[in-house]
Amino acid sequence: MPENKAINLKNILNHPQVKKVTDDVNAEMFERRKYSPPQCDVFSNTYTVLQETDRYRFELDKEAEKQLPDIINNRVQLIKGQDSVDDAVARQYGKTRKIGIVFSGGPSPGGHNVIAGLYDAAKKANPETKVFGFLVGPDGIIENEVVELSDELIGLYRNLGGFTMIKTGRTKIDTSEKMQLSRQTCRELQLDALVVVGGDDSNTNAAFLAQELLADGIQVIGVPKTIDGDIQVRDADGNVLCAMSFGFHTAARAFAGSISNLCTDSSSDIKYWHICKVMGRVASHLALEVALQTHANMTLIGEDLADYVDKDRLQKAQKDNTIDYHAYGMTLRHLSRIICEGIVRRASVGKNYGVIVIPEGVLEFVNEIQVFILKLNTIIADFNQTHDQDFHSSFPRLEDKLEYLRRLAQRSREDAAFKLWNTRDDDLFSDIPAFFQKGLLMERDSHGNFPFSQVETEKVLLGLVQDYLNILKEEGTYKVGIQKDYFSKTLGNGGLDPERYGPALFKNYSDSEQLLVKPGIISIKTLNQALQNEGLMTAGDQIPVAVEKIFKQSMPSFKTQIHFYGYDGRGNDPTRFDCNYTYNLGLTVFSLIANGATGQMAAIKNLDMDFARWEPIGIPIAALMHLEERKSKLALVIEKSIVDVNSIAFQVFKAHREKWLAAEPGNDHFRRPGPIRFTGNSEEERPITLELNAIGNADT
Ligand code: FBP
Repeated sequence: MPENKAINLKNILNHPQVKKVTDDVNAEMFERRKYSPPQCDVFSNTYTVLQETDRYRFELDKEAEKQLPDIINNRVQLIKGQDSVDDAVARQYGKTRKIGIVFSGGPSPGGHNVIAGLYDAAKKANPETKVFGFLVGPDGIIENEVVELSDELIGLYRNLGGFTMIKTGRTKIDTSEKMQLSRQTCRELQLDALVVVGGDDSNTNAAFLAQELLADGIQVIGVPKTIDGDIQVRDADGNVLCAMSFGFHTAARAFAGSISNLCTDSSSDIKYWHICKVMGRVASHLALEVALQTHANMTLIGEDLADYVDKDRLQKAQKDNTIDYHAYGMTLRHLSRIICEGIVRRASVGKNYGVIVIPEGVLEFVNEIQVFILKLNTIIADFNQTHDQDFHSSFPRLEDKLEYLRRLAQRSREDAAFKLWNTRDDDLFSDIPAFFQKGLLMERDSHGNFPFSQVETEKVLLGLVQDYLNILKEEGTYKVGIQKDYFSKTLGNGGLDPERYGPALFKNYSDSEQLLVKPGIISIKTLNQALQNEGLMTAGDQIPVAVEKIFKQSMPSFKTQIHFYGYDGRGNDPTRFDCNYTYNLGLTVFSLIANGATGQMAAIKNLDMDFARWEPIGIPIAALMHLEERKSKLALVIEKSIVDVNSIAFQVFKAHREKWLAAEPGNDHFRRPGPIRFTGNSEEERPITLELNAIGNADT
């Protein structure tokens, strides 16, 4: 623009091109809103009916039988399509209803389509039916904060990510007071049914609500949501009923897209190790999927670490005729050694860079940390139960909390019956860096869960890794390999004979193309000495420039870039898989409601197969419950599904671990899944984990 020419901002802001590019709605959003997900075959009929089946068996928990007597004997319900039904059934199916829906827990891509599917099916059955969205999670039920959903409102969010339409929250309806308030809201709104879209804890809540609201004739249906992928349902015989919660595919694809870009950057600039923490509060499903999608150099899988047995220690103990209690399970130190081994091996072939994927919940599987988490959970819960002011308000600063722990250790010395926190615990805890102590003492969420997303897991591990790499550098075993051709060329350019200097500098000059500087040469001083010892220079001479250059290149520095992938992927617009999955979940929810079901979780069976074979079903929630320690008390919950180290997906990953580490000359084996595309095939079909595990599913 020529100087001094004043712009007419008003005109510019009204320019169609400016309006187009500054509008909140762009072409991508328009495309998404317009997309109409395909519907499972049964939904093409005028009606759907439920067919109960005894084909699937569950081992019922005694406590669940006691606490959930009216829904404990629910069975799996298959949804079938029908074009004509008895008048009574037709009337019941198409009656005017009021249905409430709530999001509970962290956002998960596809949630809006659950609402859209439910809304479309409900309006199709009876346009007078109303669907209400409870605002900001379960608090909306407790406080009766609700919005009636309309075509316009839903139209804004079809196929879009987030839970923006009605927001979400982590409140649990876990006291009789909250339960009564919820009941009151449902009665005031004259609801026929309540739909809870949430994770394991929220579906647990849905079962208790179903039991409570049965007397009022209000049905409650759960929907399996969480990017963590830890709601996977099998029956007692291993038949897969729900292979994956919704949102997992999108989050994993989003993480994988970004991490794959880091693989590309890292192998271009060859100077950084990218440390990528990925969400998943406990289970490592997301990390495993990311590994399969990207082939990152190293991926830690928590469940694999817990499974670890130190065979050398066991052998030694056997020889000494003793028991080594530390041979089972991974320690933090050992884990850091494994990471170092990978780094050192890659460096030795000239690759002092790479990408490491660390699951957010990895520490849950490291013995020593798990013990601290459990003990501190109990200490905090016990304190809160006996004091008017909670633990965190009573001890706001870290020093105050540590002082309280010290007092507990003192108590254990005076009172042999008090074992919760002893002097050894206190000593070990004092050795942990302050930021990590703070993390471990952090406030638990309303379900008593530990907030892993806020702990700098990667920092804890990296501290240990860095310390050990320094030792290895000092020992001369952490070196960057130098290519023989490059060495010869560099020395030749400097007018030196590589054949004279090579044997003096390298430990493997005569038998390798990847040269490693001798372990004893770790500084200019030791290099100087080594050259003098070989008669290549005398005291007081300058080290030849070309030799010094090679030496410097062989000395590694461990430079890291740290990334956290979680909230970004959680807010991503859903993949086509998640769009279709969630829309059909919404349709399934309506079928369950219209046919009188309660205490059931909507699910789609055969998710791992082609869309034509997807089967909408209802799964009994109470049958999935078992007793687990929560807030230091036993509570009935749905069991989280963690990575099965015997699964095909994990075994395939394990079989490729060495290849993907690529600690050998030549290229890395990175895979490029690319960004999420709304159209096109391959990556958007379904998660790789599902695809692989399907090969071994019993019920296919
Ligand atoms: P949900 O289980 O509720 O779906 O949430 C899962 C998650 O995304 C975890 O991966 C993560 O640890 C957590 O939410 C983070 O949420 P917050 O910041 O509320 O702790």
